[in-house]
Amino acid sequence: MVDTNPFLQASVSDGSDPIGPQVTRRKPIKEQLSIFFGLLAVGLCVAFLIGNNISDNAHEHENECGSLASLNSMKPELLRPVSRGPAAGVSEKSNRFFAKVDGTFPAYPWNNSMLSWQRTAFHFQPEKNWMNDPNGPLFYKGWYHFFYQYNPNAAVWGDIVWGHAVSKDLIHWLHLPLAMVADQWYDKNGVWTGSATILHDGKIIMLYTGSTAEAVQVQNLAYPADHSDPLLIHWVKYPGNPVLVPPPGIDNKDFRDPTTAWLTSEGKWRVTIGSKINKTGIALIYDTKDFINYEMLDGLLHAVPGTGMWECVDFFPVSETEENGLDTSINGPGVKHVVKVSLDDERHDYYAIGTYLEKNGTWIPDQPEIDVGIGIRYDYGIFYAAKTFYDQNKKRRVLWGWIGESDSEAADTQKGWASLQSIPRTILFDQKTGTNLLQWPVEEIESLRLKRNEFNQVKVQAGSVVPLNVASATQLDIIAEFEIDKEALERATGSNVTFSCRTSGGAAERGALGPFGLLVLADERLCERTPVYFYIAKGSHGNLNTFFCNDQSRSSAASDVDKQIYGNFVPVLKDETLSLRILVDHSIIESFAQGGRTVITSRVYPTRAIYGAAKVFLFNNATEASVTASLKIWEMNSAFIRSYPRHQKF
Ligand code: DQQ
Repeated sequence: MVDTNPFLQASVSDGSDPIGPQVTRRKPIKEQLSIFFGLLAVGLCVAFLIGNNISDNAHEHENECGSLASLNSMKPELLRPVSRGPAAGVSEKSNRFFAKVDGTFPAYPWNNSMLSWQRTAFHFQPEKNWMNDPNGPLFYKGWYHFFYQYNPNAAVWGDIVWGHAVSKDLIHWLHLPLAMVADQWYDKNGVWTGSATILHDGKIIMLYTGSTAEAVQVQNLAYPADHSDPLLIHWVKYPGNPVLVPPPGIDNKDFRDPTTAWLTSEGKWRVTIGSKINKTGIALIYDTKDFINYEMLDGLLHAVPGTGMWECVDFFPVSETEENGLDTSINGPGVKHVVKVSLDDERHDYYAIGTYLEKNGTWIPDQPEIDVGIGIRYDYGIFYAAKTFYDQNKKRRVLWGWIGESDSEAADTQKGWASLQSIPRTILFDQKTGTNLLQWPVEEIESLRLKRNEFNQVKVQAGSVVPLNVASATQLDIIAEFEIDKEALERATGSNVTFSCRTSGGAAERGALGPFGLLVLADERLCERTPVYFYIAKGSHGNLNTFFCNDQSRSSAASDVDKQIYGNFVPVLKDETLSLRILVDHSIIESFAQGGRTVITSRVYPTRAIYGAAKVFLFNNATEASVTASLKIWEMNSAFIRSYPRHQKF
């Protein structure tokens, strides 16, 4: 067991906070003492390393890790990437921040072994090239179907068609031939995002956005060529397409992504489509009986000024009393409705819970101050264009989200693929708080659990790191609970200072009551590490605010990857222990706090904490409180995600 403070160790080497801005000041006695103990800790750490037959010497180690600190001075947000998306009618969808614009971001010399390691083992991804939004997910005749925005020609956005895969359990997938390609005038410029609706007779219809040869966004209808085929291989586009064109007052490039339709009490189908008027994001609403002819309602489902273009709107009911999901058409007592929008301007997915007024097709948020687009996000990391579907097989609502890359486009091209999908998550209304949803990985993911490592009541002193003996740490399912020292909690003095994961100094910023949590994808010497942690801030009235964060600032020695600190507030009710779940799958870390009230997804690209060198640690960088942690860590198997057998005739 190591009892040292790697964050302090970095401070010693250059006299600055390892992650925050450099500040010159006279060190108080307390700090000098901590430097002394820090140096002692460095000594102990070195002794530990030697004891573990690490061949590099400590000097090299300090230099290498010390040089990481200098990377913090780079400011990716200052670069203005040239976007290719707007010309096509959508904003840029790829991370071009790290293109070699002015030499500030020299490309890291990625080698094949590092890049191959980044490919995931149990997250859905195509065999090669670019993927973005989830499209038309559904369950049909024993198979889960997943369609997705796909570029068959390159690892960057463009030439968009619909990829297609099927699964029996949402985990193991078979890739099928492309479902729809850009072969008509009304989708020549791309077969864009759409949704499935299952009709009364069990037949399926698909509504999707086509970008025409002139880049006008129109809505099109498609359906399976053969409903007796459980794999739904062949799709037919309705010959009378498009079924909807941009209405008066709506720009040709601001009319996209039809939702799953739901039934009105009159027996009509209703759909909503995202748009904007000036800077106000809006959801247009239409009724139809046959999906060919539509009537636009006078009002809007909803609108929020200042939020810009709404992409991939989702609208669905949640139960206030039951633990299961609801079909999209369910309404009535004990039902609330969720509106989700993907904000094109900032590329985050926001939702709000409220009341749907069927008569005029409008929705009002429960709390206008956290209206859709200005309040709660599905995920405080990298997660976009999400879509739910009702799984009638297991009576649950399942959420899919597109997880982009946060490395350079050049690295994506080199590795030959870009983007993942999140592990599908069940979505429920949080009956305890009444104000948020709960997201949780579908239960089927547990079938991949292999060896279980259990750690009970591990005391993690303030300012210490504890290695966890897990043989293989690149594919993990971690469940952890933390109890914080009650005396320290009471003793800590409150302050008015507001905390924010994003603008804080990350896991290096020490408070009385945090940060504490896990370091995942960390190498033995902690040169690379991604802390997933809680931070408790005490207000001047003694009130506690708990934050859940992911700190990517030391996740990689490479200079051309995103190193933001992600996170947000997480509601913790009286007498609840702090709990988290983390899925680690090579270059993705999905983390869920308090049963899925706050969720963060990170993409990280370590250069040395890979393969057998990846480790996991507990850490507590608080100044006052010790924490006691209990964990179960499963090493995870890989899913089978492969092509449908070639001899199969389609
Ligand atoms: N992606 C699609 C659009 C959608 C956007 C194009 C969201 O339909 O608005 O690939 O990422």
